[in-house]
This record gives sequence, structure tokens and C-alpha cells, in this order.
Amino acid sequence: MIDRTRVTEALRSHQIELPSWAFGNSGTRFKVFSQPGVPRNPFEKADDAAQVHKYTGVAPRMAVHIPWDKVDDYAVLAAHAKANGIEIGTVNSNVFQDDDYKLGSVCNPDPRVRRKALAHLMECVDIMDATGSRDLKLWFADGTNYPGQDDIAARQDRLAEALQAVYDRLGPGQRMLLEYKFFEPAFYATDVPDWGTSLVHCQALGEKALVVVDTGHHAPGTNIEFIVAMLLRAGKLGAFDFNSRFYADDDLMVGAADPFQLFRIMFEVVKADALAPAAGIAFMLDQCHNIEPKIPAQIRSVMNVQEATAKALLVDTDVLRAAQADGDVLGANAVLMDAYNTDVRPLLGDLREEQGLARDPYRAYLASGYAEKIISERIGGTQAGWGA
Ligand code: LRH
Ligand code: MN
Repeated sequence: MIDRTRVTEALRSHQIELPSWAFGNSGTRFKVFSQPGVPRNPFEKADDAAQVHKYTGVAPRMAVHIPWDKVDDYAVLAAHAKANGIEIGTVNSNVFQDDDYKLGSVCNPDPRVRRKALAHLMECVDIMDATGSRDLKLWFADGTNYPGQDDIAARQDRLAEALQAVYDRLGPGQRMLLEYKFFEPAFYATDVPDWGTSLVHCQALGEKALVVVDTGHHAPGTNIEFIVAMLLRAGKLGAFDFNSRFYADDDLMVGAADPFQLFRIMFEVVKADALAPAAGIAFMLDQCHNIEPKIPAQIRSVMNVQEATAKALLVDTDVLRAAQADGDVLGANAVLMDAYNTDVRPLLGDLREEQGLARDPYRAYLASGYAEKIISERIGGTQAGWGA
């Protein structure tokens, strides 16, 4: 039997972290489209992130990306976020947008460049001290484009050296999250291409080093929930960067391209009892809203994660385990499909009403007038973007 109270309790405590960069302009190498009302600075990004939390009730943190969110005083930014009902979350390093990093950052053959990259990573930990953030997220664009360009093993030694230095710098309660990606911008070998490479480095470092699963960073056809199950089993799953894709790292709204995959992923999390904040997994969005309005897209994305999570919580695991034990292939599959095919929107609507929120956050935001307000107010200045 499904214990509905357990389901709503789990959904009530489930938190989703938003990426500051989703509120700025973004695009592809072909074009970055601007949109009216886009934030001009991290304070306005925090204002927009606070809107998502206001209507969903489950997005109390905004991740920052350095230097895209560089400010004079990070404690002031953290206070501004707090005044708007949210907190500054994960600090994302950026060693992929400087000419010096053409041949890599921490894996670069040139020790001067490696020192420069390491200094940036250390600066990010200083920022965590100022914002009170728990997590440092490390994604390296490092890699090579042609066989022979550099030594694969030597680059791993350089990477391990830098990671160890950052690990040793972490303060109490702080963690480092190592993100992998199988290609782009490197097109021959990426230095952290897959979960295995990230796991090997994290296991070598220690308990404060964990793996990030970005759902857009796998080869087509990869069974991502298998990776999630393995990382949970190893106690090394630190975070998700949620988005979805039809082809490559498309960074589309999570659940938009493959809601069934998102459900299967969340079922592995739920089954491992790793949904609650105490389990220590950061559920983050990492998306770019190149053509769609950004705040509604973030709200829709949070709702997509909630719907997949609610369905995962509705899987009757007792009946499932019995069918699995009996080798009842179709029976077991049917248990999962019954949960997946359940319309959980009424349940989520009821939960929001109990929390004093509108049943449909997306429509409530559209009716709020906030979009019109920021379009009329945010005139002049330079709109935020990737600056790529
Ligand atoms: C790299 C990535 C990484 C971020 C960037 C915004 O593709 O997923 O997580 O730093 O996107
Ligand atoms: Mn990512």
C-alpha cells in the first residue's frame, strides 16, 4: 500500500537549487538572443530566483558562477538573497573562458597556467566562506582535440594534484563536487569524461569529494539511472545538474525531452532513501533558456522534477520486490509503469494549497505582473549572459 503522507512529506522537504545563469541571456555559437527584462547583475538574478521559490516553495537556493556572478562583497549578495527568502547555494568555478586555458586549465602542460587555474579555484572557496555555501562545483572543459596532442595520463596527474590542493583547502562542512562530461568543447579526449573518472578521483580524495551527474553529459543511449544507482551504492553521489536533451548538451528544461528517464532516475534516488536534504544530494538545475522566457521556464522545470519525484514516490516497492523475486518480468515492469502513468498534478496541487501556495505556480507567476514589472524597470545597463 502507498502511504500518501510519506509521499507528501517527502515532496514537502524536497529542495531544488536554481542556476543564476539560467536567468541571463544564453544561446549557442550561432546566436545568443537577448530578452527584455533580463537581469543586469547577480542581485537581480537573485530577485528572479526568489520568484521561482515564491511560487513553488521548493527552490530556496540559487547557485552562483564565478566570474559571471562576481560582486565586490559576496556577504552583501548573500544578505540580499536572504532578504528575498532564498540563499546563495553552490559556487561554480569557471576555468574555461580565458585565452590561457586553450590547452586546458589544471591539466594544461604549462605550470603557469595551472597555477592560475588553481588560484581561481581557491578564490571560489574564499567566496564559499563569505556566502556560507556548502558546495564547490568543479567542471573542467579541459581536454584535447587530436590524438597525440598531449599525454592522457600526465594530464590526469596534473588534475589529481590540483584537486588535492583544493580538497585540502576546504573548510568544515564544505564539499567539492566533480562534474564529468563526455565531450565539448574538447572533441578528442575530455579529462573528466565520465562517471568512472570522476569517481576514481573522488575516491582518491576522500569523503568531501563527490560526483555530479549532469543529465546532459552522457553519450546518447546511456542508462543514467544505472550510473545513479552505482554512485548511490558507493556513497559518492553529491549532486545532479538537471536538464534534458534530444541530441547533445542541449541544456533544455529538465523532463522536457525525456520525462520517463527523469522518473527512472528519481526512482533510484527514492529507492535509496536519498531524497531528503539530510541525505546530502544537491538537486540543481543547469539549464539555458535560449528562446523561452526564463523565470516561467525555471518554474516549469521545478514542477517537472516534482512530478517525476511524486511518481517515483508512488511506486509500490513491496509489490515490485515481490514481482522481482518471482521473476515476474512484466509484473515488475507494470508496477513501475503504473506509478509513472499516474497523474500526480492533483496531489501536487493539494500539497501547494496546504503550503498556502497556488495549485499551479506557472499560471500564478504569469498572472502576477512580475514579468511586466521587470521589463519596464530594467532599462539600460548590460544584460547578464555567459559572456562567451
Ligand atoms: C558545462 C556545465 C557546467 C557549468 C556550465 C554552465 O557544460 O554543465 O555545469 O559550469 O554548464
Ligand atoms: Mn552542468
